[in-house]
Amino acid sequence: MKTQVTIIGAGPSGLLLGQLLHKAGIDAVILERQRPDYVLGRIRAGVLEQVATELLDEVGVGERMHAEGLVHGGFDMLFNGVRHRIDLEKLTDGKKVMVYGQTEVTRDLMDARTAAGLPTVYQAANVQVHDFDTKTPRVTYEKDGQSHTIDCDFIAGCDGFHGVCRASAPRSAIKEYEKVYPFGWLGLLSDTPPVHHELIYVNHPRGFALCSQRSETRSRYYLQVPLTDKIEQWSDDAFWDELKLRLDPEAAEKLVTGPSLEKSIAPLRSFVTEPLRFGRMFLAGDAGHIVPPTGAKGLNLAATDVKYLSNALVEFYSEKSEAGIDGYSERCLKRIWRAERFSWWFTSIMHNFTDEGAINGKLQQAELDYLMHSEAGLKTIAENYVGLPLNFGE
Ligand code: RFL
Ligand code: PHB
Repeated sequence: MKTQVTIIGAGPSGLLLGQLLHKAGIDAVILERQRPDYVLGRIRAGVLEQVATELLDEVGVGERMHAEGLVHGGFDMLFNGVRHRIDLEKLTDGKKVMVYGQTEVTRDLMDARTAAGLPTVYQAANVQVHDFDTKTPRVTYEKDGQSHTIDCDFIAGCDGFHGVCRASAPRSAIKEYEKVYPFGWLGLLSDTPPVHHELIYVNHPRGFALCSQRSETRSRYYLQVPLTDKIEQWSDDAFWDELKLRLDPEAAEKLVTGPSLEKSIAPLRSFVTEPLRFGRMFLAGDAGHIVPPTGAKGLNLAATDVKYLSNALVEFYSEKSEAGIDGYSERCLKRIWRAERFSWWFTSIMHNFTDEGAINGKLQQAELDYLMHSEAGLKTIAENYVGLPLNFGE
C-alpha cells in the first residue's frame, strides 16, 4: 500500500489530523492497535477550549457538540470550606469553554471518517516505523496474521504515551523531561445530575476533588488518591462518602449519588519530549507530552499540535516548502511548555502534598487566598484555563 501520510493511532489526535488532511486533499491511512469500541470506552477529558471547538467546526464535526455540549462561562474553586467563582467570561473578555467528553469528540471524528470512506485499520498489530530518516519512510504491521507494508512520505506519531513512534526515535536525538506526582486521580462516571451547573475544583486537607460533568444527567467526579490505592478498594459507596467529606456543606447536601458506570485510577505526570520531529516522523498529542489533568489541557494540546502539523504538511505539498515541517517542533513546544507550566502549577496549589509537611498546606491557603483577592491573580487563572490563541507565539 502507498499513501502520503501514515498516522499511527486513532485517538483524538490521529482522527483530527486525518480530517484536517482530508480537507486539504492529502491522503492518509490510520493504523490503530485497538478495536473502535475499546477506543470509545476510554473515559478521559471533558473540557474543550474555544480553539479546540473551532478546529472541530473547521473539519465539519461540530454539530452534535454545539447541540449537546455545555458552554461554561466559569468554574468554582473551593478551599478552606468556601467556594469562589472564576468568571472566565468576565476575566478574559468573553471567552468560554465547552464541556463535551473526549468519547463524544472521538465518536464524531470516527463517524466523519467512516462517512468520507477514509481508511482506518483497527487491530493493527506489531506496528513498526522504518526509514523515517530518509525521504521514503515505511510502516509495517500485522492484521489477521498477515504482514503489510505502507510506503509513505511522512509518519505522524499520534499513538499516545505508550506508543511505538517515540520509542523508535534514536535515543541520542531525544531529550525527555518528566515529573511523576506522588498521587493519582480516582474517577467515577455516573448517570446522576451534576452537583453544580459548573465545575468545582476542590482543595481539601483530605485531598483534591473535582466535580465535573458530561451532560445535565451525567456526572464525572474525581478524588486524589495515593498511588498505592487499587480500584478494588473503592466501592461506589466509599467514593461517594469520601467525596462528600471534601465538599462544602451545601454541595455535600445536594450531591446525588448512584451506581458507577465507570471507575478508574489515573497516575499524574508532567512529561515533554524534545524535539517532536525526527526526519520524516512527527510526534503529536500524548505521544510527545503529558500534562496532569488539573488544567484540562491534554486533549486541547493534542488538537493544536495536529493543526500545526497539518498546516506544515499542506505547506509542504502545495508550496513545496519545508519551512513548516522544519518549524513544527518549536512551534508546538512553545505552546506545550505554557500548558505544562499551568497544569503543574494548578496541580501544585490544589493537591495535598503530605510529604512536604504542614507548611505546604498553609502556603497553599495563602496563595489561594491571594489569588482570589487579586484581579491579576484571577486573570492568571482564567486566561490560562481558557487557553492560548492558535497564533500564539507568531
Ligand atoms: P490517545 O488518546 O492516547 O490515543 C492514542 C491512540 O494510539 C493507539 N496506539 C497505537 N496504535 C497502533 N500501534 C501502536 N503501537 C499504538 N500505540 C498506541 C492507542 O490505542 C490510542 O487509541 O492520545 P491522543 O490522541 O494524543 O489524545 C490525547 C488525549 O487522549 C489525552 O491528552 C487526554 O485524554 C489526557 N487526559 C485527560 N485530559 C484532559 O484534558 N482531561 C482529563 O480529565 C484527562 N484524563 C487523560 C485522562 C489521559 C489518560 N491516559 C492517557 C492514561 C485520563 C487518562 C487515564
Ligand atoms: C473531566 O470532566 O473529565 C475533567 C474536567 C476538568 C479537568 C479534568 C477532567 O480539569
